Amino acid sequence: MRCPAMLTLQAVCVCVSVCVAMQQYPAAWGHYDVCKSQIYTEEGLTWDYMACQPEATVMTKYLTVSLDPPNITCGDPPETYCTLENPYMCNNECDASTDELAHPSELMFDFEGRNPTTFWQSSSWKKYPKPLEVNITLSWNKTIELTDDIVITFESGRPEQMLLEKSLDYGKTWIPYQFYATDCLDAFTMDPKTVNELTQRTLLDIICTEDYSRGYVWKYDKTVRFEIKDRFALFAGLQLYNMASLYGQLDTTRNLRDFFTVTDLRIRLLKPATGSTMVDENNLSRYFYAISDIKVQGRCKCNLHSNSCVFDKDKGKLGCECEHNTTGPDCGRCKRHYHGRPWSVGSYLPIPKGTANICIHSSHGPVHRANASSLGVANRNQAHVCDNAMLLCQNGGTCHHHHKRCHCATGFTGILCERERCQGPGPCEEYPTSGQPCLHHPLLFHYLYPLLLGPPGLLLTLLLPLVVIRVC
Ligand SMILES: [Ca+2]
Repeated sequence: MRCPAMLTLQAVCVCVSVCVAMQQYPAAWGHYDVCKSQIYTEEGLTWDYMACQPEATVMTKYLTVSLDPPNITCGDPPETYCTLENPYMCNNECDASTDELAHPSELMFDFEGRNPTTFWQSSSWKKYPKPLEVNITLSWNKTIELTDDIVITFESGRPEQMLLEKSLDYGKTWIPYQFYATDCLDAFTMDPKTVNELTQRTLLDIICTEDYSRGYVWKYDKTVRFEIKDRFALFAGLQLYNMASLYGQLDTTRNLRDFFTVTDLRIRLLKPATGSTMVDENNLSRYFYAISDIKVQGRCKCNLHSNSCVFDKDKGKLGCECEHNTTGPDCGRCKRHYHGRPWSVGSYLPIPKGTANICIHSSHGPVHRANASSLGVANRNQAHVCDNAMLLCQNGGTCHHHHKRCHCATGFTGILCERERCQGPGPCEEYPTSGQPCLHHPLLFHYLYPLLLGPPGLLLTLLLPLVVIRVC
């Protein structure tokens, strides 16, 4: 069991924030909310760097919305609408000049939970048979990573045809995320599928689903979803207990990471609910779109170099507060004078604290190291493999021999002590990507070390092996 060990860890912790963060999650999740902490080594106080990311949050607070065509919102001129189910029930008035009767786009993102709901509404399908098409574009002006399902709630029937698209380049180019239709074959010449039919191998497939489009029969089911969590579950299990496995995949599969990353989303409403196969041409005010709520949960993409993302009101955009000597809106490059090795994204591995891959000062290494690996492991023959100030030796290793060698803590190996040493019988993985990875001994050692220096150190030195045994 891990809990007793965690409590022991907390009792002797020198960095309270790290411990609190660690208690929030099972160790298998990793705790990427701390970028660095101060630790004692034989050479004194220094920094231990960790991979880190901002907390997931409600991202609809930070977007701008645009509609195409721009004048598609109802109420100018005022209009009266009938319900889809009953063409004689026509008491839904829309008037853009009256607050109580207006349905502007911001009502898709206001606080919900009140009755009646507030919603955006389009003009009706007055120009039938010309298609009633509306694009709703959500822009963050920042790269974000989706962490939960996108949920769109329709107050009228759900559209019979709809497409969700995403952009990774601030709206210059678009690619489909998911197609929605009452009849996928007819609307998009695609076979209908559900997210449950996806496998790890086909996770990135773009599908057309009929699950969210049947308006008339399912009139009380108002939501259309893009299922992020079901896709996560293909790696992390149904309850997402094994996030280590997902993080491992995100680390090694660029396409997978990009799949959940967007700068913009575009909801393309292509055909409103009609409730039947025939459109009632004598009463076109039954057909329109109305959306009361859009949920988008995610986090700023900071390349695992920041645990904080702030909204700059003046610029009207989100930006990462970069650590690890990185800079840029996504911490996507090294700071000036910190080009000692090429910039690299942080790594989720090894769980739970990852690898920071910090940018190092230009004077601490060659400007270009073409043969540095993704872990930032320098070639053994090059000078300055490690550096005391920057603490490049990982997992508790220390730098010796004029910066040319890391002395690794027990259980670790590699030029920078980046790998767990294989122990015991049976096959052994370099990095666990599933199952229950071991909490690393040196992490404990870091926190215990300061106390080992004092008189209680003798007692703790005796207790340390017990703690380590209980964790692993
Ligand atoms: Ca609303």
